[in-house]
Parts: sequence; C-alpha cells; structure tokens
Amino acid sequence: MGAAGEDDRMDLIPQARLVRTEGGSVELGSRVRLEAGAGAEGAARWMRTVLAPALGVDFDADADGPAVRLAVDPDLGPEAYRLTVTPDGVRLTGGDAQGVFWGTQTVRQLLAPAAYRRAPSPGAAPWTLPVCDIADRPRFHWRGFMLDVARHFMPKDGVLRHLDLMAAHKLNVLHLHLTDDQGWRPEITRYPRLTEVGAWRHRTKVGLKESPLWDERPHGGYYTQDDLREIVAYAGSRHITVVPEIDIPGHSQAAIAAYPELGNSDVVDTAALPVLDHWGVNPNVLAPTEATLRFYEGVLTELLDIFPGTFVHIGGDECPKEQWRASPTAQARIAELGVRDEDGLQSALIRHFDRWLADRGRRLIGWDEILEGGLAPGAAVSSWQGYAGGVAAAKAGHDVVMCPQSQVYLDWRQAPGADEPVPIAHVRTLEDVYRFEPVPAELTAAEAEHVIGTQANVWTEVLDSPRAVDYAVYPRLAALAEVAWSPLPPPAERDWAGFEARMRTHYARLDALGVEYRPPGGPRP
Ligand code: TNX
Repeated sequence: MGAAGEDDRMDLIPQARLVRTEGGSVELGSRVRLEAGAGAEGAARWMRTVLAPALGVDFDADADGPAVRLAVDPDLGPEAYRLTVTPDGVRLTGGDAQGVFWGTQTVRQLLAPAAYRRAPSPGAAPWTLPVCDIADRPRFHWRGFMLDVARHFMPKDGVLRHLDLMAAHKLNVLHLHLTDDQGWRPEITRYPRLTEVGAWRHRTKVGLKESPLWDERPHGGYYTQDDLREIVAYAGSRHITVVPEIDIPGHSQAAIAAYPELGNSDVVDTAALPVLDHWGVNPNVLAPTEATLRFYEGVLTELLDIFPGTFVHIGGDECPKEQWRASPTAQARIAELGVRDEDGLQSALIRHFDRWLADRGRRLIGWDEILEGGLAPGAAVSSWQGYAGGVAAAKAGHDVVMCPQSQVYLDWRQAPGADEPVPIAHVRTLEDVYRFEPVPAELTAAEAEHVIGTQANVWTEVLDSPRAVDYAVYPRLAALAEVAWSPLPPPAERDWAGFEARMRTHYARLDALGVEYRPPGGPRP
C-alpha cells in the first residue's frame, strides 16, 4: 500500500492515511444492495436517508450488482476504517460505529462532487467509484469547530447545516458558545427571563471598536430545549458531540440583564444593565456569591439533561476583576473562602463547578484563563491565548484542546486586500491554517498525549449572518479538518501545493453543498 498522496485523483479532504489505487472503476446501478453488520446500522441509515436521495439510488437489501457491505471490527481501533472498492462493490469496515461513519464520508468523496447535492442533477448517474483500498484513522479524537451563536444568533436550521458540513469533513466536536454579554441562547425553564430578556438586544454596534455607529435594529433568538435536543440527536447520528458553553463569570451581562441579582449590585446598578449592544471585554461580571453558584447549578442541571457528552465548557475567559475589588460582598467572600485574591476567587468558582460536574460524571473544560489562580483538578483547557496556556496545562497533566487565536480564529480575515468583507485586521490565510501544528515542540511525548485535539473558533461579533459565517469558515475549516485528522509532517514540510490541488475538487463539493465560501481568488465583485 502506498503513502497517501501518491494518487491524488480522489482528492480526499482530509487526506486518508494510506491509499492504494490500481485504476479501474465500479459503476453503481439505480438499486444497490446494502448490508450492515452489528454496529454499522447508523452508517447504513445515513446512506439511506442522506446519500441515497442525493444520488437517486435506492439502497435495497436484495439488489443485484455491486453491493455495499458495512461492518465493525474492533481490532481496527477507535474511529478507524478500512475501505475497499472492488468490482464486487464496497466493503467498509470500521473499528467502531464512528469509524464506519467516517468511511461513508470518504465514499461520498470518491463519487463525483454532485453527490453532495440533496437531489440528483440531470446526467449525474451513473455513479462510479474508483477501485481502491484505503486504511484510515484520525490523528486526534477531538476535531472541533466552535460556533459563537451568542453574539449573532444562528437559527437552528443553520446549526444543523453546520453539523452536516462538519460530518463531511470528519469533524466530531461542535463547541456551541451559547451565552455571552450580548445574548443568552438556551431556554432554561426554571429561569424564563434568561431567554425572555437575555436573548434580545435592541441594537448592535456596527464594527468592532472604532465605529461610532449602532444599527438601531433589534437582534436575538434562542433555542428551546426541544431545539437543543434535536441538535444533539442530529449531531449524534453524525457521531458529533455537542459541547455546550455557558460562559462564567465574565461575558455574562445578558444573564445579569435578565436577573440583576447575578451582578455586583453593591457596586453597580445592575437593574439598569441591558443585554450588551457592543463588543469587547466587559467589566459587568457575575457576583462571586453562593446565590450565583446555586443559579448556575440550576442552569447546568437542565443542560446536563440535554447534552449527554462528557465535557461541559464553563468559559472562564476575560473576567475583569475591578468590580470584585470594589465589592464588599466579593471581598467578604475572599476572606470567607481563605483565597489569596480575586484570581483565587475565580479559581474557587471554577473549582466548585469542576467538582460539581465530576460528581455527575462529567468533566469541565474552560478557556486558558482558568489556569490563573490554580487549575481545578479535573479541568481541561481550551488554549486560545497562544500555546502557552496549553503547554502549561499539558505539563501539569491536564488535557488540552489547542486553538490559539493567532492560528485558528476564523473571524480573522483570510487575505490583506481592502476588498475583504471582514473588519478584523489580522490575517490568517488558508495556507496559514494548513500549516498549523497543534502539538507544541516543547512538549515531551508523554505530555503531548494531553493534547487531545484541536478546534477552529469562529466568533461572530462582526459575522452578522449565516452567509458571513460561511465566508469566514470555509474553506479554512477544511484545512483545519486535515490538520486534525491526517498525520501531517511538520508545518514547513507540508504539501501545500498538493492540498491546493485537492481543494479544486473540494470547492466543487462545497458548491454542491451550497456553502458560500471565500473563493480562492478573493471576494467576488
Ligand atoms: C476573545 S477567545 C474572546 C471572545 C471574543 C474573541 C474575538 C475568548 C475565549 N474570548 O469573547 O469573541 O476574543 O474577538
């Protein structure tokens, strides 16, 4: 079997580990026999419900001709798959249900790009697959995409669509940034004002800092608990885990607008605080009281019932401490808990939820500021302020998801041109993302084991529509997917030209999917 890339005719994204082709192809009829062994039923269901209508092919139990046979063989290992196309058809074996599913995503890439439509275009049939043998498995088991639905709400259908796009790229963690100063998005039945009040703002600042303009238009929206359960189930059928983020104790003004007692009411008039209508690091943070802990336990209790995944993200980023320094209540709490200072207070708050989640069989993950004042024992870290936080956490034996802003913040512009429709000045090109290395060189092999994966983050202060999000996210998320899945060489040795060549086919797939990606030549006039 040759190394991946020897034959790039298949243009797989992310690239598979081992690919062998001998020429020749197999033609699928309008009815194709589909057999699924134990553990492969979910992948078969996806083929029947998503791929079959796209192809205009019926997957029956009793058709003649080349067949598709799905099976599980645990010896292959987690998320791995082996895919063999012969004149008899497709044999796809996964190490587990996930592996079979990722293999079906490769099958779709072996077909023409029109296989990514939702109905067959005229002349698309007959469908052919190249005769080949592929052995594949991911480098990381956390291959993530963080979507900020708090700053600009993404209606449910848009989230479901992003799950389809993630699955096509073999990404398996959707980190949903559900709350922030500018909006609260998940329905919490015991605290109805969180969405009645906290999900809506009257106007929004246009641009980031420099602009003096507001749009004077209301904005908002929220997900009912049934919506969230639907998102989780839809993700689950694509082997994607949804990690909910409730950002505390900073980035919480929408919650304070709904329930003013959550804020530092001994130093500011929290009853007068609206859902925030502009951007940046915000001084109006939660009061570090027992009442706040109880409130958020109530929030998390409802969310644990909806989100079955192990990890729960509690934010922890950008919490200015001025109000705590000025607040007699916060100072009394510092004395009561016997912590050193305001950082210690934040650390105590995070530790509380670390224990609270652990008692319920879950794990806490937070932004790297949760290192300040001491990391809670079971906590994992999303390293966003560069690599340093992640390095420190990994050296201390904590799991890390690498997502340094300088590398994988997809709200940054993709080219320097004045015609780029993105106000953020920092540039991060597709090639930059392709050359991103999640494991810092200074970690030993044992420490590097704690880098459980990587994710791209898309913050939506200035991405005010699903179209704007598409433009920011694609094609760069395809490069991140390859970084997360494929065993790439060190950044300088990566085959950027080969990736670009494979991307030519991949753009046709994204077109068929209706993704409004940034075209390789720059924005259309
Ligand atoms: C910092 S990254 C933030 C977000 C912003 C982002 C981009 C992180 C954990 N916090 O609140 O949206 O910068 O402006």
